[in-house]
This record gives sequence, C-alpha cells and structure tokens, in this order.
Amino acid sequence: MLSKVVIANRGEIALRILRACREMGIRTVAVHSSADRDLKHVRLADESVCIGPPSSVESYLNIPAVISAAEVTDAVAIHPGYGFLAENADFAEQVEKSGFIFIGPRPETIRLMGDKISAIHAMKQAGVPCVPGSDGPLTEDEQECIQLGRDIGYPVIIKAAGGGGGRGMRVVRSEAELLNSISLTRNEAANAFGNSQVYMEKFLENPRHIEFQVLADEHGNAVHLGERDCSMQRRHQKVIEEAPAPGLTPEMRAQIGGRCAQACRDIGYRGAGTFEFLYENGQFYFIEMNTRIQVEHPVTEQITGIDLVREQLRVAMGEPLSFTQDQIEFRGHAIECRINAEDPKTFMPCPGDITRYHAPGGPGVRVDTHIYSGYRVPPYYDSMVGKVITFSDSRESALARMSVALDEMIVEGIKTNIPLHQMLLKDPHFQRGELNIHYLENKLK
Ligand code: MV4
Repeated sequence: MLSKVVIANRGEIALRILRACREMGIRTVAVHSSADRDLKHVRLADESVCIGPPSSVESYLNIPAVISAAEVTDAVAIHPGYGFLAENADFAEQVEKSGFIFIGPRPETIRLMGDKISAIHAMKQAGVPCVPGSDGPLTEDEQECIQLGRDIGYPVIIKAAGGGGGRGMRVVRSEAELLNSISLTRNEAANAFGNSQVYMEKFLENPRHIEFQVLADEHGNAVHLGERDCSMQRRHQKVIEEAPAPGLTPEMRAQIGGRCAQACRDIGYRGAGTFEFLYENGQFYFIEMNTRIQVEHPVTEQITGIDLVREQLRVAMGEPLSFTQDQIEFRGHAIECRINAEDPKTFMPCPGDITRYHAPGGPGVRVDTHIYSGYRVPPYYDSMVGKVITFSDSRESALARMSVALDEMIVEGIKTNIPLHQMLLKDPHFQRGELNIHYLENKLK
C-alpha cells in the first residue's frame, strides 16, 4: 500500500491525481510554486510544500526541490503527471536512487523512448508497424543518404532523434534539397537537444494522428485500451480528442492494440503509456511513444470504464492490473474539448481573474478542471485550464452533448477558446469524422 504520494504537477492533472489517491486512501502532498498557492488541489491535499518561485525551471522542473519535498514529508512515491518532469529519465532515476517510487516506467524505458531512433528500433523488433525509413541514424556518407532518399521516395522527412512532439523536423520534397536539409536539422538538433543524430522517414501528406493507450504491470501483464483520434490540432497542440477513432474497425483495433501490448511485454514496460501512430489509407505507422499519463486520458476512461490513474497507482505498488484484455470492453463514444485561457481568434494566452464560473453537467458530461469562481489563472504556465468530456452511445450524440455542455458553461473574466470549439462542433467535415492533422490549420486559413 502506498501511504503517501507527492503530486509533482499543477492544474487539472494534479487535481485528477489527488482525487485518485483520496479514493484509494493514499495521503497526498501537493508541491507547488509560490504562484500556485490557490490551486484547488493544494487546498485539498493533506500537506503542501512550496518548492520555489513562479518560474517552472525553479519550481516544477527543480529536481532537488521536488525530491526534498518528498523527503521532508516522509512520502513514499512521486507522481509526475504530464509535462514538466514526467518524461525526464534523469528525474525518474534520481527519484528511485533517493528511495522513492517513481509512478511511471523504469528510467531506462523513459530513456529508450526519449531517443526516437532507439524507440523505433525497439518497436520494429516487437512487430509494431513503423514508417518506411532509415534503419537507424543517417551517416555522414552523402551518397548513402541520397540513395536512401531515392529508395524511400520523395517527399521524405528528416527528424532529430532527440526531438518529438513536433520539434526538430524538416520536410524534404526533392533530392536537390536533401543534403542541406539534413545538415540544417543536424545543427538545430545539436543545439536544441545536445544530440545531432537524425533519421529519415517517408513523409505522409495527410495522415490522421491516432494513438493507442496501454497499461502494464510488473508481473508481465500488458493490455491495450483502444485508441484515440487526436487529429484536431494546431501547432502540435491538440484541441479536441475522441475515442474510438471514427471508422476504425474492431479487427484493426485488436490487431494494432495487440501489437502495442506485446511490445510492452517485450520491453518490460511498466505503467501507463501511449503509442503514437500516423494513420493513412487504412495503414498504421508508429512514430513515437509517450511514457506518461496524457491530457486526453479521460476519453479512454469513459469508453472503457477503467480509471487509468488508479491503475498507475496500483502498478506502482507492485499490484497486478485489475483486469485482463478480454475483460476490457469498448462502449460508446467520448469527446474531449480542451479549454484554454486564450483568445479564440489569435490564440494568445489570456491569464487573469475568473470572476464567474459555472460548470456544465448532466448525463454523459465530465469536467476535469481546477478552476473556480475567484481563481486567478497565472501567466507562467500552460494556458489549458480544463477539459470538458462528453460521452454517449454514439459519436453523433456525444457531439450533441458537447454543444449543449459548452453552451451551458460560463467562464467570465478571462477569454477562452470555447467559441472555437463551438465553431468546430458545427463543422460538417468534423461532424462526419473526416479530418486529418492539417484540418484545423487549413480551416483557420
Ligand atoms: C510525421 C508526419 C508525416 N510523416 N512523420 C509531428 C509531431 C511528431 N510527433 C511527428 N510529427 C509528424 N511526423 C512522417 N513520416 C507529420 C507529422 C505531423 C504531425 C503529427 C501528429 C500530429 C500533428 C502533426 C502536425 C504536423 C506534422
């Protein structure tokens, strides 16, 4: 049994983790910056520790400060949430070396997946379908790179091994640009990630972004919980996510999901994780793995009835998963709209005082947020202030519930992207489930 957990995050996910801990009888420690004393989970936690000034670097990213807070409060485990230190292998390692449980995969697994070249290599070995591309890093041999480009066929994309999530990549449309693009990407990668290794993939023009959720325990059990379609995005920030992915057959889900679960067993994965794929013309291509709980985890929870954060905590205590693959059933449809404190037209962040807040509700409506009337959104962090999730037996009805929920929701004092969501919900293409990763940016043009 975990007696006490440090929640090393802020905002809605910190509150989500706190709720799971409280339900399980686990005591909680909120660690927060000096700008975050008024966060809802700080008020609700058994204990709280201010770990630094507003700047994330000096607080939520300050490894010694987070570990010291665990020491002084006599905690046994640390939950990193998403962002901040969640996928920092050095942090996970120091947490374990200091005698605490890191609620996530082993540090070596985080490191393996943090390097996109080693991640792809591991997944190929495990039988997960990948994008046609270079087998490993590009060499300095120019002729070899040119031949590789010809073999793959243009357009290709050069990606940094240390990149991911849209950082450190460049599309190459002809052989004439290839060598220059490789050296530009190499230089940027060396500066940004301290790793100049790059690799080449076939560039897919209009794919969807579909990701599979997995859970694995320390007893060799691993399951998949189906997929989420996260194609509605702008500048690598997801805006709307849903589960299941429109049009995906149960056979395809079982096939790709089964490969992901097997890959987890092969690499000795632990905890919650996500396999990111591009999906085009009925084919899946693995691109990256995320070794954390994700923002959009609720849509999976709603269609499976499984509490992913509870399972993370169970796995961290050494418990087996509380179900097997054949006990997982997918039911209905769930959609999540991310609510950001930003201008709905310019996307500029709009922090400030929330003078009035009324949450939507009713059957099939879930709101994951830390905001309340009188809360001040600080300017130092991500502008996401919450998520509205609706679910129903069909996609159409989940969309209708979302429209009603957002119409009912009142957030005053700050600008939010609710009007953007209301526009997207009326979009005939989105209503028919016809979208790809470029859809939103093209629509906004
Ligand atoms: C790609 C791609 C097309 N072809 N790889 C961007 C983020 C990173 N996770 C991988 N990304 C992409 N990789 C190949 N071979 C297009 C993207 C991409 C993208 C992917 C997922 C979600 C949004 C995206 C937006 C632009 C480009």
